This record gives sequence, structure tokens and C-alpha cells, in this order.
Amino acid sequence: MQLTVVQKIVSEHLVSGKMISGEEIIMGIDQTLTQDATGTMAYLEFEALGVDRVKTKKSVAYIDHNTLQTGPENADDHLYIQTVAKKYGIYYSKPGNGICHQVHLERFAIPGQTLLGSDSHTPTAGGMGMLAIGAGGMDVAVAMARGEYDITMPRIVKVNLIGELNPWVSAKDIILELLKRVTVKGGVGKIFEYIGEGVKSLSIPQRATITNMGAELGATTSIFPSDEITFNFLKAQKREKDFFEIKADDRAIYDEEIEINLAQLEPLAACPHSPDKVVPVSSLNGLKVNQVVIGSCTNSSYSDLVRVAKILEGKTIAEHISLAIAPGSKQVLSMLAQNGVLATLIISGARILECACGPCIGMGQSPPTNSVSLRTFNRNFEGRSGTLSAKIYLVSPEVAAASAITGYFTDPREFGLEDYSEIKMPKTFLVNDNIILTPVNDYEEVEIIRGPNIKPFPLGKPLSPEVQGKVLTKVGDNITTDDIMPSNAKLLPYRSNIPYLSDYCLTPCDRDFPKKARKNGGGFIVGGSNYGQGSSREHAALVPLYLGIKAVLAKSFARIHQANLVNNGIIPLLFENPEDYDDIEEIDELLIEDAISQVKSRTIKLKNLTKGKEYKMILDITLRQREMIIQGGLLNLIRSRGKGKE
Ligand code: MIC
Ligand code: SF4
Repeated sequence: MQLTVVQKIVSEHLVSGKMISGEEIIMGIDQTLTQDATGTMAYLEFEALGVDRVKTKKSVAYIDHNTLQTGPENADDHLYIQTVAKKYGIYYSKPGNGICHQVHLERFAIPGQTLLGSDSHTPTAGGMGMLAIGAGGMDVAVAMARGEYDITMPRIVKVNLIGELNPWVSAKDIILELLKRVTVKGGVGKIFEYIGEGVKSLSIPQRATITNMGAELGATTSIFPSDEITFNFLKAQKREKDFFEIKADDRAIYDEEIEINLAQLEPLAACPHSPDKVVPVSSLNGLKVNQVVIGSCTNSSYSDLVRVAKILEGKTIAEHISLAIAPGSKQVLSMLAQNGVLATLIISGARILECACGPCIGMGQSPPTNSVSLRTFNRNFEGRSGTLSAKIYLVSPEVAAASAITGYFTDPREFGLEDYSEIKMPKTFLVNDNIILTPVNDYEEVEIIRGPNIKPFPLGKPLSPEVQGKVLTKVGDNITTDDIMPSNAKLLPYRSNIPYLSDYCLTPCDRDFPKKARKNGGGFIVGGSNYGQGSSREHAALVPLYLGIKAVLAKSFARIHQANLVNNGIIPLLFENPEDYDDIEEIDELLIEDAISQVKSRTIKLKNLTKGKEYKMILDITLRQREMIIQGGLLNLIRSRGKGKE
């Protein structure tokens, strides 16, 4: 049988089910990753599963998000993660080592293997030919405990890349082009598999930029084949033994097909406040820019920063510009320091930040009021930068650096072709894993340190026969998990403290939501389409659970958020008739009668007691997920069936 790259990896890892899109399958997981903002919860949940070592080939805990440390909370969480990692056989990447996805690509990703990570940009490793999926902390905890993951087999989209990129056009422009065409909800339930002659012209970091930002399509993941370029990258990382060639068979069958002619692309920008509001940079030429930030897991590789330095060399950033650069990893930063490129960046006026997520998640460098900020990141949701009135544009490193010099939106092609030269991939990277702590043998002796910031997480209750409550709020389309559970420098330190976070739930959309939820003892949330897009943060389900939310009604859900709701026993219901969304109003009293038997079927009758109406709702989840809802979440389901087993 002729297979795609995805099908080859899935069939090698299939534990149960049929590899047909739409079918529920269980897949073996080789590796997991966590980061600190989702990691504390994931490890608390892992501990609750009661196993004594991880069952994966390799699990890695990164510290990269909460590194501002304005009080003891983050440092306490780091210590918890460090000790829990040591106890259970998990590699620990210390703060300073870099952003999880960049480091994973450099040091751990393996073609042909599977990776589950508690961060939505885990698909970055797809640039290496790894099937890498982002998930909520609970799913990652279960994958660590069992080496397995339950998923509905996605549809596979062939993205045929033809031609080659022109000078000054970059990998970021390829994924922005796809976002323009497919939108932030067009990738839900799909895997994007790249193929075609254009693949050969893309380096591993370029491929990783594309698979990283595939998350913004709502896709399950994105993947490239592994080839000679993959081999050379691994060799340069002193990991050639990890190479495994994987490519699609000539007559492999895909569910959908898209073609992108690289030669026809031009520099692009995603306008505020969504990664799919894409326009040509040339249409923004001359717009005044106040801040430029280069970094994040999308564009912080060695070659990205060398390209930036070539543009900045011998120049000074514009008078009114603040330029910040966060290299993706210790490897990147130390190589730039050794070969002097770092000095070029500093001399031009750049503010060098530590190797971490930093401004990408609002951890510092918030821009001025009403300002324009150009960032090489992957998300530009309103308020995410820490400045509500700021306008964030997502651009390539080339556009960012050129605009930092002129102070205005600048199409880098204006720099002229003579200034453009290929960035060669180094023959060897500077490999030094001295701040990655490896698992120990005498783990029984390890004591787990829990700081006072770590509070128990809420646990769902078994489903009651009648689910009744008020509509507490009604929101529109494309609500992000940043809206549901905001993250910024002030709130991120409380990722282990759900009671504290609950005061901020959904407040960017409805300031009084927490108050209303408390007053009414919980109830229902009504959302539009693509509800819960963006981050994998499970807190966007845990906090509503803590506030007593029983069900979320929406036109459609983002994949990871829907799974997080179910994992926590909250019912995700879809409107069968979109007009019912218009009909329903805040404070309407809703009722699901005979909930336990209704949850077993696809269609659910929802009564609006205030309006005397009945709506038909769809519960589009798997059989196992229905059981989770009945038991009050995944942890209860597992416990009801014996420790570590179901
Ligand atoms: C993000 O980019 O939004 C984050 C912060 O990395 C999240 C994870 C989190 O909220 O901790 C993600 O992408 O999953
Ligand atoms: Fe970190 Fe930003 Fe990447 Fe999320 S998107 S992992 S916050 S760098």
C-alpha cells in the first residue's frame, strides 16, 4: 500500500483502532515534552496517576516561559519541576537553556518517532519529520504514564511546494501565505504534510518555522519528510545516529491538496489581532513602527539571527525604535557570542534578552500605548503583548530587521539584491548539554519540593442526572485561550494556583464573568466558532471547572481546548442550528434532562427554560470521551478502572 509520511508513522505506532480519518485511534508515544507554564499541572496530574517512572523513550521538562521571577512563585515551580523530573526519569532543561521547541529540535527530535507536548507549538519538531502533537497537560501526563495517546485520526492535507523562494522572502512567508488561504480555523482536524521539489530548498529551521506556525491553522500537526538536509542537520548536532529516512510513497493518497509556488511569494505580515489577517508588507510600507522584537519558538534559530545581524551590520536602529532579540537557545546564543555576531546585534542597538519565550507571552517588553510592534512570533492576539492598545504585526526576521533600521514598515527587497546572501548551515553546531539534567538511577531517594504557590487542582465530579444552570456569558467567534485564561507577566506566576487565576477567567471578554459564575454557582458559557483557539493551556478548562462551569455551547471548538474540556468533565456542545446561537441569551436558564443517557448519544436536547424552547445540540466526541464526561474527567475515569489502567 502506498502511504503518506503521516500514515507511515501512525501505522508504526498504532496501538488500536483503524488508520482512517475520523476513527478513534490509540497511538504509541515515544517522547513527551512539557514547559513550566503547563508543566506544574501536568506533573501534579502525572503524580496522581501513581506510576513510578515515565513509560516513554524520552520525556523532557523545559523551563522557558516563567523566567521573569518577580517573586518566589516561578522559582518555586521550577524547583518542583526539577525534583519531580529527577524522581520520575525525566530530562530537565534548566532555565537559560532555551525555548522548549528550539531545544527539542536541536537536541531531541527524531524523524519517524512521535512526540506529545503540553504546548501548542510542539509541531515544531515536525520540521524534522517527527509526528509531534500539542495537547493539554492531562493528556501528556497520561502519555508519560502509559506511553500512549488517544486521538481521532485527522485528515491529511498534501501541501505541494513548488519553485524556490526569492531573496528576502522566507519560511515565515510560506506559513503566512497558508494562513491567509486556510485561516485560523481551517486546519482543525487536519495534518499538513509538506512535499514537492520546494522542500529541498528549505533548511531544518525553515521547515520548523512552518510546522511551528501550523498550530495557528488549528491543525493537529504539520510534518516534512526527512532527507539529506535532515541528516546534515542531525550530523551537525552530533546526532547522525538519530537519522531515519522517511518520505511519502509516490502514489500515496491524501484527503486534500494545496499547492504553493514559492517563487510567487513576497514578504507578508499578519495584521492585528489575528495570525490569518495577512497582507503583503509592501501594502504597509511607510507605517511608523515603535518596537521590533525578534525571537520566539518560530524564528529564533541560529540562521534567523545571523540573517538579522547581516541586515543590522554597521547600522543603528532608528531613533524611535526599541529592538529586543531573544535567541532561541543557549546553543544559538553561545554560537553568536563565539563568532562575534552577537556584538553586531548589540552594537546596532538591540537589547539582548535571555533565551526564553519572554515578550511572546507578555513576559516583559510590553510596547507603549497605541504603538505598532513588529514581531517574528506566531501569535498577535489582542492584549497578549501586555499592552491592550498595541498593534502587533507578525513578520519574518528579514522584515523585522529592515524595519528596525528605517523605523517604518519596510519591504526588505528595497535593500537591494546585492545585500542578500545565503546563510549557510554550520557544519557543526556548538553542542554542550551541560544544563540538561539527565535521569538518575537512585530516584527513590529524591524528595519532591513543593512551594506554597502549588495548590491542588480541581477535580471534576461524576455527571449529575440533570444539568441545569444559567448562561453566564455569550461571546463571539475565535475566542482564544488567552481570552479564557489570560497569561501575562502578572498572571503567569500563578499557573499552579487555580483559585487565584479564577478571578481573571474570561475577563478580557466579560469583566464580570468570575463574579457572575460565583454568584450563580456556575452555569454555561456560550461561544461562537473556533472557541478556545491558540494555546494548549489546560487552565482554560481547569479554571472554568473551578468556577462551576458545566458545559460550553459553541458553533465549533478548537481541538486542544475541546479535549481539555472533556478531560475535565465539562461538556462541549455544538449548535446543530446556528440560529439557536442567536436565540440564546445571557441569564437564560438551561437544562439537560436525563444527562447520563443523553451524553451517550450524538444528539442532545437542551431546554431553554426561560424561553420555553428546546435546542438540538451535537456532542461530537469519542466513546471514551463520553465515559470521561460521565465520570467527571479523565483522571476519574482512569482511577475508576484501576491505577494507570482503564
Ligand atoms: C502560547 O504560546 O500561548 C503558550 C504560552 O506557549 C501556550 C502554553 C501555555 O499557555 O502555557 C501554548 O502555546 O500552548
Ligand atoms: Fe513560548 Fe511563544 Fe513559543 Fe508559546 S509561542 S512556546 S510563548 S515562544
